[in-house]
Amino acid sequence: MPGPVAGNQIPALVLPIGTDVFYSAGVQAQWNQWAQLKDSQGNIIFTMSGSGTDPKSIGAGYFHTADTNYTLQIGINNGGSFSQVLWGEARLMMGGVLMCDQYVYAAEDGGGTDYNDTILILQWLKPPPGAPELRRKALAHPGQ
Ligand SMILES: [Ca+2]
Repeated sequence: MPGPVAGNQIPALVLPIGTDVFYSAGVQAQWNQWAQLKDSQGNIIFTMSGSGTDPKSIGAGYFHTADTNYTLQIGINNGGSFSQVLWGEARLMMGGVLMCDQYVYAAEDGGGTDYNDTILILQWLKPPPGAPELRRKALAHPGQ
């Protein structure tokens, strides 16, 4: 399980191009949690924020990848400061074929050490025929 790293130093996510990626995030935190994903051109794909000491969803949706490198930031107060972030990957295989892939991020905003302030998940299914092969660079970050 790589990390923790600061929420503005999460290694670039490498996603297969031409794929629908589903995302969702939840919080259990008093301070206002914030997460933002951008593509390599700096276009904002999504921004989510919210707080709640009871578990609370702060958003879900999907986007179609037109890029391969994405930058995720997780923090509090609209990016005023950044959380510590753990992440990992779940890969579902069948007959040697990647059928489903998922990145999960758990963030600690500094109010404790439990890493339960924000949980964010990105997941996608087997890329369509002809899509470039999924690259593994995202989780091959030195220091993991
Ligand atoms: Ca905490």
